Amino acid sequence: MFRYLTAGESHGPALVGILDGLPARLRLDVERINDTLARRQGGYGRGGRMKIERDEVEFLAGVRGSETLGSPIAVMVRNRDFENVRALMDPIAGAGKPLTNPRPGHADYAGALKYGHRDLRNVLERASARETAMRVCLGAICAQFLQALGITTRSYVSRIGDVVAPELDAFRESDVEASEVRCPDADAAAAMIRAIDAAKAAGDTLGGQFVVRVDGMPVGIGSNRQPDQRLDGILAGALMGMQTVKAVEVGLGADVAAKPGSRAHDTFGLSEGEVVRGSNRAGGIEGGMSNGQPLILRISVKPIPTLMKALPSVNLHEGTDAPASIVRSDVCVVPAAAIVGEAMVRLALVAPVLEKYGGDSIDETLSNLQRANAAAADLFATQKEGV
Ligand code: EPS
Repeated sequence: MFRYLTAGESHGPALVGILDGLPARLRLDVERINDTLARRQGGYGRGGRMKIERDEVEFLAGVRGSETLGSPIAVMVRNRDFENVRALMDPIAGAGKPLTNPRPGHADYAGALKYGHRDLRNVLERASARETAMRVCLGAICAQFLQALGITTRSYVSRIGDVVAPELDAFRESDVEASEVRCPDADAAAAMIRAIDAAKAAGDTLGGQFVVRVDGMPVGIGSNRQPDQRLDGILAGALMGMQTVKAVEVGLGADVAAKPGSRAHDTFGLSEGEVVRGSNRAGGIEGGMSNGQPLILRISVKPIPTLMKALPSVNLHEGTDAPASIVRSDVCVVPAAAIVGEAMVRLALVAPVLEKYGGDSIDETLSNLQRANAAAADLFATQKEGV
């Protein structure tokens, strides 16, 4: 029904993407897509590449006069760095000295053996997190669809290395945007920056954690019908599909294992005739379905595998011990990963949202949503009257 694909090497001519299945007649704001691309490029701890790139969406298909046509949407983001490395990366004539020493933690080794590449560059070019620029581009298009339905997604960085920000039930978008590490708590943000500086000085890298929060979720997205329809599984799968992600938690997450039932669940109550919840420990998902509370997802990412103080490795061509290959890289990508995480959540939400509300045009989708909301309100009213 809805699907997407990306293609592109980190230093190839461009990244391209296809979104198939978005409803027709959705008006797109191109500036907002480019703003989101720029947000991914920022973040304290990025390396030199981001001074070269200025990511911008170019539409190739599926959009006319700023409105979706209902046909597949094809987009492109050019890699400016391609011009600097054309001899190495040209799709027809590209060649160069092979990379031979795999980086521990990177796709280099498993990919070389899997695909039979003697040059590790043939693996790392696709494994590189550069590809996330296209995910963010496609996710930013989906954001405009979801926003038309009242669903908004935000994120903040909750941890870098040892530095943990206080738990935040609410946070202001402007505080996140004002922070170079996308952490709205000023003291934690300052400590995070110091930690990144220390890692850089030591030739090391840092991972961390970010939180993605979705507001405006209607009840009943996802399903308890089959394992692959559960919303938590769909979201975790999408987020685990990001480079560097090692764990995804929903609501209390791993901490729930230590809690008794009395402190693990979200009580029901009534307020002015409406059903209300005592907390949101479930992170907005019960039985694999959204329950109307905000979705709260906590994502842990590993430190990136390219260390300037290279880890022990081997030269696969010579059969000798040798330090891992060093290529230009970042020290910490957690702030950028948070933007990618928002994109993955948006991309993952579209299919189950369309499954519930369907519609070939945005108007049809919106009227289906309104009908479903009215039916849910009626059901509750009927029950209150004891009919
Ligand atoms: C990356 C290495 C660096 C990062 C890159 C991901 O690229 P380069 O080797 O060209 O300096 O900058 O991230 C991006 C290009 C990006 O757009 O986020 C890696 O090895 O994964």
